Amino acid sequence: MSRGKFITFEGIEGAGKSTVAQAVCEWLQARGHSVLATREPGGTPLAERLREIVLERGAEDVSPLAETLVMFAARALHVANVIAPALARGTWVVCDRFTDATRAYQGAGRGVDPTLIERLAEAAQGPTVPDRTLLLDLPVGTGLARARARSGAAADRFEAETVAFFERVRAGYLAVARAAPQRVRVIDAAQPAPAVRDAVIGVVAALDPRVKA
Ligand code: Z5A
Repeated sequence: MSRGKFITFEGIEGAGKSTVAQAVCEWLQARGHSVLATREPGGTPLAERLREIVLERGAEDVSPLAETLVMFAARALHVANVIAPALARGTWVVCDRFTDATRAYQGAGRGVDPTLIERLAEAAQGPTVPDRTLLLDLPVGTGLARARARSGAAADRFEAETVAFFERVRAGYLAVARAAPQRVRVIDAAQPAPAVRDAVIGVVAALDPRVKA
């Protein structure tokens, strides 16, 4: 049994990750692959509880360090209990956000030391690194307008952040893409949804041994 592929989606809020991740899962399933769709923070019962804790706007301050540690606690559970076993049994894993989100949000956005983030990444995920990451990139104003038009609900701790914060996050993501061009593909997510989907499927198809070149 060959190992499954690990695909992650990244981008600022409203970039269209959930929309296109679902399309990729359907495309892979139609080609006979076993597929697991999951997300971060979350993806296991305990990690989903950590997600609620870290996203909610409570009375107590959450420092950037505390936020980072919760993200990695959730990730350690997710990798050990869900992602690594699925890949080992040949399942493709499609994950909405992974460690690049910590690099962008906690590193670039909140100013957490990148060296600390890399040390925690090594400890929490070990060799479980995405085979391909799709960075859905678009102007901050476009992403926030989409997200706000959709949710309308009370903002969580991230949705309540400033435009300047999301500009730092976007720049952080683009820096990650420049540093890892083999793994990270930047997709123009300001395009209409069908064009984004086609661009993403093109990248995923290149990973699929069942698709002839
Ligand atoms: N976070 C972190 O700080 N550190 C970490 O390590 C991790 C996460 C892992 C939760 O993420 C928060 O956790 C996140 C970062 C932080 N907060 N923020 N921001 P999340 O993934 O659950 O939340 P999100 O990023 O806010 O998801 P989202 O707003 O749902 O975005 P999306 O999944 O990228 O977008 P979507 O739901 O697919 O689309 C949004 C709307 O736009 C929807 O109405 C679509 O129909 C529409 N859409 C989608 N594509 C298009 C196109 N191409 N054109 C027009 N309209 C479109």
